[in-house]
Amino acid sequence: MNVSDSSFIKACYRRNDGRIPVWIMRQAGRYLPEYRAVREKASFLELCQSPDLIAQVVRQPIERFGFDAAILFSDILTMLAPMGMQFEFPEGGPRVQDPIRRPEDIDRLHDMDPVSDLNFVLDGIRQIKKELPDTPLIGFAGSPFTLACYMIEGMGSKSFDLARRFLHQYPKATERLFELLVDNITRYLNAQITAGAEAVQLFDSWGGMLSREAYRRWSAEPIQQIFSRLDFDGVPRILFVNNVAPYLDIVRDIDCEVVGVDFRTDLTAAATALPGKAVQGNLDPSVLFGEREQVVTQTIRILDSLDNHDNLIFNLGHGIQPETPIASVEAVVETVHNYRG
Ligand code: 1CP
Repeated sequence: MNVSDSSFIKACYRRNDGRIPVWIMRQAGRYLPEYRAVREKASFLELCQSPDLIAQVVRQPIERFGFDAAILFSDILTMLAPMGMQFEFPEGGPRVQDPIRRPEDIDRLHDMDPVSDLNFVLDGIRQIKKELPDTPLIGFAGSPFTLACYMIEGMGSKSFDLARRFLHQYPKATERLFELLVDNITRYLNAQITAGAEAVQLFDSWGGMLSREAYRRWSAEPIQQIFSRLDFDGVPRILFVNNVAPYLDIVRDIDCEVVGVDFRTDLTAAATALPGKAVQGNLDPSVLFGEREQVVTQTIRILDSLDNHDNLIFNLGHGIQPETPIASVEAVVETVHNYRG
C-alpha cells in the first residue's frame, strides 16, 4: 500500500472516509514489556544511537496494537549535543550539563549538521522504512521554546520559572538563542523528511505555560518560521501544544495541517476554532488506569463529540504513562477502529 493512501495521511489532509486512525504519543516506551527488555541491555542513549534498536522499538507497538502511524524513536534533546550542549538521562528524566543562565552561555552553542552529526537518527529512519514500508512514519523535534526550557532550566520542571524569566531578563540573548534553534530544528526536520519521514510533529510541550503575549512571540512565531521553511509537499506538519485552549485563535493562524490537542482542552471547541486543520487527540492518559468499560466510554465520548471524523486522528492528550495497563491500550484501539468503516 502507498503510504499516501493510509488513513493517517488522508486524515491529516482532512479527506479520510474510512477507519479512524489512531497512534499514541510515547507509544514505544516503558509501559511495554518488550521495550523494557531492550532497555535491560542498552541505556536510553545507546538505544537512541543504534539504528537497529531504534527500528526494533518503533516496530514493537505497531506489531502489538496495529497503530496506524509509527513515530521515530529518539528524544527532543538529541539534537542539542551536536549544538554544544551535553545531557544525560538518569532515572527521573533529562539532566543538561551547564545549562544556560546568562547571555554569554549562548556563545558556546553552534550550528549542527544533521547529516554528519545525527546520522544515526537518519539511518534509524531509513531502517524503520525498510522494516515498516507500509506504515506512515512521523519524524519530530521539540519546539524552540520547549527545547529552551530544558537548555535554561537544565531539567524538567513544573513551571520552568528560570526559562520564563530568561525571556524577559535577556530579550536580546533570547532572540539569538531562538534564531539558532529555529535554523537547526528546520534543518533537522528537513533531513528527517529526506531520510524518509512521511509526517513531522513539533512537540510544544511547555509553550502552554506562557502568557498569550509571550506565546505569540516565543512559541507561535518561531514555530511558524520552522513550518514555512520545511520541504513539506505531501508531508503533513503536526503541531502538538500541551494546554492549547488559551491560544486557539493564535494557533489557528499557524500554517500547518494538524493540531495535536491536549486532554485539558475540549476537542469540539478546538475543532471548531481550527477550521481547515485536522485535529489529533485527546484522551486523558490517566483514563487508561480505569476499568475497561470506562476506557471504552471515554473513548466513545471523544469520538461522539465531533460531527466530522474525516479529519480526526485519535491519540492521547499527552504521552502514555509508564505503568499503563496494556489491555487499556488494546481497548482504545479496538474502540476507535470499530467506530466507523
Ligand atoms: O528510560 C527510558 O527508557 C527513557 C524514557 C524516555 C523515552 C521512552 C525519554 C526520556 N524519552 C523517550 C522517547 C521519546 N521522547 C519519544 C519517542 C517515543 C515515542 O513517542 O514513541 C518522543 C517523541 C519524546 C519526546 C520528548 N522528550 C518530549 C516531548 C513529548 C512530551 O511528552 O511532551 C519531552 C518533553 C521529552 C523530554 C524527556 N525525555 C525523557 C523524559 C522522561 C522526558 C520528560 C522529562 C520531563 O518531565 O520534563
